[in-house]
Parts: sequence; C-alpha cells; structure tokens
Amino acid sequence: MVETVETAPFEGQRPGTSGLRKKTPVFQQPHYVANFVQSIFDCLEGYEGATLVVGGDGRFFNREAIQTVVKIALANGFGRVLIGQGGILSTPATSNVIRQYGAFGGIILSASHNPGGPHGDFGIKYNVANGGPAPEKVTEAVFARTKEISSYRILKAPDFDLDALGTTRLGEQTIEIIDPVADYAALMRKLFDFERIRALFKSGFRLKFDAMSAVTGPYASRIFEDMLGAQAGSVLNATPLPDFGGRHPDPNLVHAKHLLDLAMSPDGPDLCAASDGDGDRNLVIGRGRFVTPSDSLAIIAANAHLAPGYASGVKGIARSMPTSRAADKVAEKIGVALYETPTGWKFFGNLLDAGMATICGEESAGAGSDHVREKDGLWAVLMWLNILAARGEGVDAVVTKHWAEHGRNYYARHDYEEVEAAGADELMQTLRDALPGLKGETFGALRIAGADDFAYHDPVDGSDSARQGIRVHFEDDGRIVYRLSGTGTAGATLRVYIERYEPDPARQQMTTQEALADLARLSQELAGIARFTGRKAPSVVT
Ligand code: G16
Repeated sequence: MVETVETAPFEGQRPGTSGLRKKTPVFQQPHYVANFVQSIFDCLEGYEGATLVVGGDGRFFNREAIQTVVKIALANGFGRVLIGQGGILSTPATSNVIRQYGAFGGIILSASHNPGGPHGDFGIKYNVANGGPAPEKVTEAVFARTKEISSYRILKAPDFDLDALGTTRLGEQTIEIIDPVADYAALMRKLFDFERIRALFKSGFRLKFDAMSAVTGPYASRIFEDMLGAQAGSVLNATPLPDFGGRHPDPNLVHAKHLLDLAMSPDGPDLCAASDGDGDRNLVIGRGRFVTPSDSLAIIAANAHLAPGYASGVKGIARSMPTSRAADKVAEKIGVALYETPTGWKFFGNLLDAGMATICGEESAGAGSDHVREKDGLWAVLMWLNILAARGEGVDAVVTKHWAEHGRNYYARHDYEEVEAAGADELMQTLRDALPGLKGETFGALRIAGADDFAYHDPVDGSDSARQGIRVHFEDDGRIVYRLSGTGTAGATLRVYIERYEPDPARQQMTTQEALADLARLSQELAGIARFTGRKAPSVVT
C-alpha cells in the first residue's frame, strides 16, 4: 500500500561536488532521506515502469537508507529495482549496472572517502541513464525542490531482504538482489589482458591492495586473487565494515601511510594500491616510487593502447582544472584533444558520451575511462598491472621514463581543512577582486604571467559553469590554483594546488617539497591564508 506522508523542507539539501553529504545523524532524522529522494524523483520524468539501481558502500546507515529509497521508488512507480547484495555496490559498479541493464538511473549511498559510522559522514547521489552523476541542471533542480517539498510517497511494507540473491515480485513491480561483483568483473576481463596479468603474478610479482574495510574488498578478492592468481593475502581489509574499521577510507599518503612505508621498504611488494569507501578512487605506489594521481592519469593515457580494450588508441583526454598538466603533454604528443573541466566527475559525462574523450582523471585520486561514467579505483590498478605486464618493467622505470620523455610536473595539494566558512569565502573573494592587478607582479624569481577565475563552457551541451577556481600562472610555467572543496561536511576546506614543470631529466629527481618550496610559500602569502583562516600550515599535504 502506498502512503502519502506530510513533510516539511530541510535546510541545506544542496548536492555538492558529488551528491548530498552530511554527518550521519543529519541523515538519520525522520523524513530527511525520504525528502531528498522524493525531491530527486519529482525532478525526473518518464520513469514509470523503468529500472532503478540502488547500492552503497556498506557504511553505517546504508541498509536503513536503502529500505527507504526502495520503498519510495516503488511508491513512485519504478517498475524494477536492482540492488547489490547486502546493499553493496561500488560506485563504478553501479555505473556499469545502470548502463548494462538499460536502467533509468541509480541511487548511490556513500560519502566516498569520508569516514563512516554514527558520528561519521553519509551521502546520497543520483546517477542518470548514462551511468554518470547527474549534471548540475538536475542537482540544482533537486535542491530547489527540497525547499518546497510538502509530502512524499512511500510503500507501507515490511523491510526487504537485501541478502538473498533473486527476484521478489510485488504485483507488476520487481525487486532483484544481484551479485555486486559479477558484471563488473566480466567488464574488467574484457578491457584488460587477464592472461598476461596472470602470467605476471605467476612469475612472482607481488601486489598489496588495501580495500580499507570498504566496498572494494569483495571485488578485489575475486578479481586479483581468484581470477588473476595473485597470492592469497594480497588483498588487505577485504570485508566491508559499517565504520571501515574505525579508519578513514581515503587512499592518500596520510590515511594509507602504511602502504607507503611498505612500498618504500627494500623488499616491498612490486605494487601497493588502495581504493576508497565507494571504490572510485585509487592509490598507486610502486616499490620505491609513489605515483601522483596526475602523473598516473598521464601515464595511463600514454600507455592505454597496451590494454586490449584500448588497443585502437585514445580519442581524447580530459582532466579537471586543478589536476596537473602532465596529461596535456601526452595529449600533445599523441595528437589528441585535451579537455580541462571543473572539479567533479559529472563534467566528464558529456565528453565521454560524445566520444570526444576516452581517458579522464583528477588530482583527487580519480582515473577512469569511457567503460563507465564514474572514476574507477580497481580499473586504475588493473590498468597499471596491464601496463607493467606488457612493458615488462616496474613502476619506477615506467614513471622515470615517462618524465624523461614528457617532462615532470612536480605537484602537491595543500588542504586547509575545516576552516571557518566565512573566512574562506572572504579569502576567495579578496583573491577574485585582486585578479586584474596580478599580471606582472614579481615575487623573487617568480613572475605572474596571468590569473583568472576558471569558467567552463561545455562543448557538448553548451552549458556554462563559472567561478570554478582561481588560477595563477607563472612565467616559468608554474601554477597555483585556489578553490573551496565541494565535498566537506564541516566548515570549509580550502584546497591549494601547486605545480611546477621541469623538462630537464637531470632535475627530475628532487623531492616535491624541494621543487615546490618557493611556490608553496608564495601560495600562503598571495592569498593571505593565515590572515583569513588563522592557519599557518595546511592540515593535509598530498
Ligand atoms: C568527488 C568528485 C570528484 C572530485 C572530488 C573532490 O570525489 O567525484 O570529481 O574531484 O570529490 O572534490 P572537492 O575538491 O570539491 O572536495 P569522491 O571520490 O569524493 O566522490
């Protein structure tokens, strides 16, 4: 029976860079999830009888939220709901299921790399029929709707069993619990040379993949250990836990420092890797060599043709604006277009759909391709395995040869987390106001060649996105970018992206800290970071 429940709007249900993210207790308030989900459906048309995919990263409150989503979807007239067994479906796997089953869209319950648990974060994201995150015009319409909503429709029924595979019928409607791994693993097998990678493992190649007690555990165990023959125990923390084992499921050098230490030890594994809460991010570290996400994108783009799924070459490369320009050098060399988009995977969707880009990536540990419409952590690790197997070289050799050929983009991101929002806004506004006078300003050896506030014109649908981050370019090809994160759940996070290009192989072995010291200092001075935020140093450097 369908019930119409009276409700009132909640403040602040505005989707950010990647869906709506808040502290878990915010989502646990009565009607909070229902309001948001009904608001999504209110902004869609033509889903009567269609398929909706629902999955999450297994974090605390995942199962409860799924029950609400499914009951609202059925009450609103979806014909079929596909749910990952146990409520588990990684973000890239959800994207694949949406595409493979011709679904109308999907709802992903995740706050990605943010910590989970009763005091952690939770999130809801809507993906459209191409498998990718809803574009801005949809998320803005949803936000507008959340401010007006007065009722939602929900099925009055006992909770559904999320664990038994199979189909349940409710009159004309069906709920199917699907194996979350099978379709995704089959897709990976098509894209990569599994025979070759299996031979690599057989020859003694050692992998340590940390699933961080998050969603990729079941995927990684099946693909790396069962299908590719990696040594038992290659996958660490393989069981998804509601609180991610109390850890922060962010595969960066801070939260996965143990992997860095392992990779830097003389007898370390050949490849250390990790993925985040919902499986879309990746970390790649070879023995003795960390690969920055920006370098990883460039190297993947330059070598993708070694994997069977990309044997015909890449059609174009896309990167988010703050991502280093290492990929630009590759695009130039292989003669394909390079697209610079705002931060957020949703901006790649049109380029991928139009066949203009094949490989996409972001500095925030994301890489992917046109195989789905999300970034994909395991895909990136498999791509690296395929490249290493095909080239018969280790990570360090692949990276240093890449730099020798294309130059090295020294790169770091400085995050000032949870600063006061008002101060952060003022900092950005002051920088924006100063833009016209910055050109020609000199600081020691550094001279500003130009500065602007990045705006994007989508070449496919003609939409415009303004104020996407402040770029300061230097005459020696260095760059500082400032923007506020769109994924935080407390205060504001100022991100400062620092980059310098070094074409000379003799100068490509400095530490990043050494190479960027001047620019890093200037980044604080130029924006008055201490003055506006009270912070003398970043909280996280990646
Ligand atoms: C999300 C988006 C990415 C973005 C990242 C960081 O990733 O999908 O496109 O680069 O957030 O965004 P921000 O700098 O605004 O915090 P994820 O892995 O959190 O879904």
